[in-house]
Amino acid sequence: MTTTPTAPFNRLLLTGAAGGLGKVLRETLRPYANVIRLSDIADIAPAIDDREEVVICDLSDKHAVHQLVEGVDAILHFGGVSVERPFEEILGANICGVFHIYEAARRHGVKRVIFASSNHVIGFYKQDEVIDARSPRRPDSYYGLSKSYGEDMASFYFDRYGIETVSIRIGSSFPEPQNRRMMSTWLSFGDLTQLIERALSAPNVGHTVVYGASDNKNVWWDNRYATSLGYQPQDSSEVFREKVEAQPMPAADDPAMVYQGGAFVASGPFGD
Ligand code: NAI
Ligand code: 15L
Repeated sequence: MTTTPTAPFNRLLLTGAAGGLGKVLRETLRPYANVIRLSDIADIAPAIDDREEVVICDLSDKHAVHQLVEGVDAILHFGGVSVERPFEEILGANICGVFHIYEAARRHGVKRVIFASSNHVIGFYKQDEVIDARSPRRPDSYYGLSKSYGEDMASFYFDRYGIETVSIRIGSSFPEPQNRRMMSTWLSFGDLTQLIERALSAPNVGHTVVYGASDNKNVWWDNRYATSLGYQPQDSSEVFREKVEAQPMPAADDPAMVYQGGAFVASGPFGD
């Protein structure tokens, strides 16, 4: 097997590996482990070499998740429903899913999890408010509620079993900010990778909650707890300002212009 002798981890598990961020992290996290186990419910491109393992797994299947976690040193939990959906869809993938991940971590002795939380945990704050990661949560959706539950799950498994987690409340991680709101919430892929590296390697994190944002100009989040991990973002949404501001200006009372969570605050109800 071709190994990376200096890799800090032998085997990392990445859930959500077929998703937008999973495909990016599959490449950028290679230096940090001898082997990355890539998992998703959807099809994943085959392993490119013996430093990748591909496992199809539904996070709502407890037994399958227990098998998935065997033999890994740390977990990057990025799998699940990533937008607002009816509660029943969120329940299996995100709520049962995060429980299955932590319970499997406990049984297999995994000591560190990186949880892909979301800004939608605090989405009902307004864009003129500045908050930090310890401000009371204000979920804006069933999706945001599921991430809030995931953060509580992380807190419980640290207090009860000593499993450490960094919950990253990712803002908007795409190649470029797509609208005015994302000028504040944008997280470049490079900065996401650096933040994950810090979250994996910083000592004694307990359960630390941080925001996943680049070094943007107009920010709503005091990200001091990420700074404490050693995170130093290298990118800024500012370079996209002209392109973004060429878009039509939404109405002043459009949720996308008012709330930190943008349009998520107005999604639903479902099934009426
Ligand atoms: P994505 O939707 O592209 O990827 C999520 C992946 O999870 C998909 O490949 C999907 O097949 C998989 N998945 C869904 N249900 C599953 C199940 N029951 N079992 C196993 N896998 C399942 O989302 P993206 O953008 O890659 O985000 C990754 C993670 O980061 C998600 O947890 C999302 O909530 C979180 N996040 C992403 C943000 C972003 O800006 N991209 C912002 C905030 C949070
Ligand atoms: C999220 O949590 C979503 O997963 C992502 O698709 C974006 O909508 C992002 O938040 C955002 O708020 O821009």
